[in-house]
Amino acid sequence: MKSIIKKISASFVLIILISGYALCQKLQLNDQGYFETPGVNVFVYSNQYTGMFNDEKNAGIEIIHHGVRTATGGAVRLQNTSEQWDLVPTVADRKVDKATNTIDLTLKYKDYDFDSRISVTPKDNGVIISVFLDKPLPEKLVGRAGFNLEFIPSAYFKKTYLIDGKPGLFPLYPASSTTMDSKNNKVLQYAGHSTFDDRGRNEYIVPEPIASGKTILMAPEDPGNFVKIQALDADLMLFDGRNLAQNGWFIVRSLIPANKTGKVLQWYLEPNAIPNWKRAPVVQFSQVGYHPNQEKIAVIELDKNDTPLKSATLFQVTTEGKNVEKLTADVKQWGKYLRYNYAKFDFSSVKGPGVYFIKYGNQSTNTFIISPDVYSDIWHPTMDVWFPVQMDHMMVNEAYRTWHGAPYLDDALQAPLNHQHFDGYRMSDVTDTKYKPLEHIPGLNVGGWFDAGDFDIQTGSHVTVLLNLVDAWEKFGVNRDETFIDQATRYVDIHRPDGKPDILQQIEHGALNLVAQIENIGHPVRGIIVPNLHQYHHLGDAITETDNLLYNPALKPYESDGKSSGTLDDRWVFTNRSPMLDYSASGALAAAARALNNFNKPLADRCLAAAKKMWDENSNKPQSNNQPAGMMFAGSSEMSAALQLFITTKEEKYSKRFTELLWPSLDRSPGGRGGLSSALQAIPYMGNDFRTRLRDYIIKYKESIDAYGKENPYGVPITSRGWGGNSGVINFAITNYYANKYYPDIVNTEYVFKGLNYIFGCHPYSNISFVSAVGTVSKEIGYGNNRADFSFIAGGVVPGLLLFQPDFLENKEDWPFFWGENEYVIDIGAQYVFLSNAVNELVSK
Ligand SMILES: [Ca+2]
Ligand SMILES: [Ca+2]
Ligand SMILES: [Ca+2]
Repeated sequence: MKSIIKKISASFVLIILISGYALCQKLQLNDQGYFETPGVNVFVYSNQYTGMFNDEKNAGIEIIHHGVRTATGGAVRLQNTSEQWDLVPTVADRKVDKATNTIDLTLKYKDYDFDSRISVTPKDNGVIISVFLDKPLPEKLVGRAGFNLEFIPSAYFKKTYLIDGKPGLFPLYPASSTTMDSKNNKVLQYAGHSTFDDRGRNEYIVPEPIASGKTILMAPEDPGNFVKIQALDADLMLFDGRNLAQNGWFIVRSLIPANKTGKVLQWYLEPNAIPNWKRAPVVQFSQVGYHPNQEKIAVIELDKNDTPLKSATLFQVTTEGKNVEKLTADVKQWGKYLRYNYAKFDFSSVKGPGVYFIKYGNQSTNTFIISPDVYSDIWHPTMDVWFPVQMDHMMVNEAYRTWHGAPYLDDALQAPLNHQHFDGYRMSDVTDTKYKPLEHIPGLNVGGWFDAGDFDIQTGSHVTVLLNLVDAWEKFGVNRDETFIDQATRYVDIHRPDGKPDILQQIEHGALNLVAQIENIGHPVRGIIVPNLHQYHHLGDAITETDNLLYNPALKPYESDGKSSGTLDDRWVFTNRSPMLDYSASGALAAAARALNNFNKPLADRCLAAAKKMWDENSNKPQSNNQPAGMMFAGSSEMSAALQLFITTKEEKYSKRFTELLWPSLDRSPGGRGGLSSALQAIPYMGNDFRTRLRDYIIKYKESIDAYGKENPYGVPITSRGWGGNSGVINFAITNYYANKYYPDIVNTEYVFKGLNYIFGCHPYSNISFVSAVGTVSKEIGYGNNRADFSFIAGGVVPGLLLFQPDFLENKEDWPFFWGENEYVIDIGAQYVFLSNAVNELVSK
């Protein structure tokens, strides 16, 4: 009897304990595999470090705090403030255990034969993070290995911290102390490269902590960003990562003790949750506005615990400055996509030109325009400003501002053999040229554009730019002249007409570098880029990334005779030859030859000669069948070359080869976009049978693009991890433009507008235009080469939204340093110029 009572009461107590335990923990491990409570998500390696850029600030233990990702990189790290190319741990044995409400994993540093285990589990209002070692810390890592968690500075600017009760301000600009140490003590960086230019002194910088203690309260005054961290058996240190790298974050860190195994470190981490927090609705629409006759549908992004309102209202701002209700209409539920619910507000019936805004609940959007000419200027910033700023080998001026001097006049050295470059370039064990490793290759310091926010010449993206600009020139007669470009004196002046169409001057500028590659090397090259990592992260005027003096091995490093220097900083040319590159350059140059024919005849002739040379040298080669995947890629660039050479020369051998390659490629991916867009571009040159035969493929394509409308509320292809998907969306809209042009009964114009609306603000996460300075509210923080100034380059188009697994799309507008979200690249810029002109043609009909 007694024992039965004992048993009953014991299990009763257990039940109370379990339920009490569950009640006092706010965070729960959800079905998506992360810890969740309204307002706080803790990700534990839902996202892992990938690729060669290593510290990408998008992996490890991360916090989504009231809808914003504010902390990342929770991991055992080997530096106080890890940089982009510092070693990162790989993850093994990640276990998400709902029964114990725990995520466990092992972190490995192969280079140091060092493993640690991490366990994260909820406790009270936060989580406990525990670090375990099975073997004591390797000697080399004592005082170096620690547990780090990084906080985005922009969320903590103008806010305070308390560390063991002692107050401090988060610095707006890095100015905390550093010390120097011998390079011999430095932990390795990616592939033995170094981000630091020690000027030959064999040393490196060690950041010192701003503050230390046992408990830190970050932004206690701000419930939205308040985070408490307690080290249960160690000290906490607060660092500012920006002393070493402008893209650094605020870092809270505890060192792992020497000579210990088992549980070596434990933190209690508590991100404050505002009670009953719900994310405010985001009303998404085109910041550029709408043509009167197009569909006008705003998408409303809602917290999953939010209930959609019944209706929304469109207001017009009158000439008297009054807000007049124009339309109240139902808000229609669309459903769930990733982590939010979506609804739509259709105001297509409003067609009157004017200034409007949307009111949803007590939230009013910024104003936007409905007008027949909303699209007429949308590409001007890209052609007038963005492309000029990206021009290599030129000084670029704009009114009182000089964007950069004429850089890389010391181009370029033959890259050495068997070299893996940190920006993805590679050299095999042959050069495929007549030059010796590190020998100067003449003639390359001309033309070309900085590929992106870095300063290399990427031949592949030049090909895309040339094809799109030639297409825009030929189809729409784009003859805007707002740029002065003088190749002879290497001078560019923005907002200064010179009597020559800018688009032809840009085509000329791209062609100059591609032709120079083929003439001086014998074939196009993968790219031209600085050799040292400490050069590569350059922020500032491009002219100072190298010394602009030819390398002279007879001089010592940093020594100069005024004409040459002993510093090995000239860019390297990655020269391995590939049929794919040969063919794609051939296509681009054949196209450029047409555009330049009446503009710069000698260059046009050189372009066509180079294009034919690349075609002949490749098409006379025996076919190899043992690399089907590579052949397929080569096939699509061969197709492009064949088409462009045919359009330029009208020689039948090219059209024959084009169609030979085209139809099988269309059959390989029914409904796909790749070959289809070449086919559509070929229609005017191929005759009626061709157009009739293509029709079935367009019907299949239409089915495939309609599937996007079921996947997400925007009806466009949204990717991805690594790099945002805006280029895919723009290409989708371009293909739809062509499909509509030739098959308007199958694909209507709304499939073009859908892509544009998305780029201009009708997209997840926020409602800003992804084209800087285009639309009422647009990207004012971009990853251009001016990113350290938290600024933008007008007309640059960013990659857009990055997916953080499992369900979080992000595009930060207060932090420029995520290249996958914010880095402008030249190919998307040219595609955007084409699409903008295509849409203007569309609405003028
Ligand atoms: Ca690059
Ligand atoms: Ca001009
Ligand atoms: Ca140099």
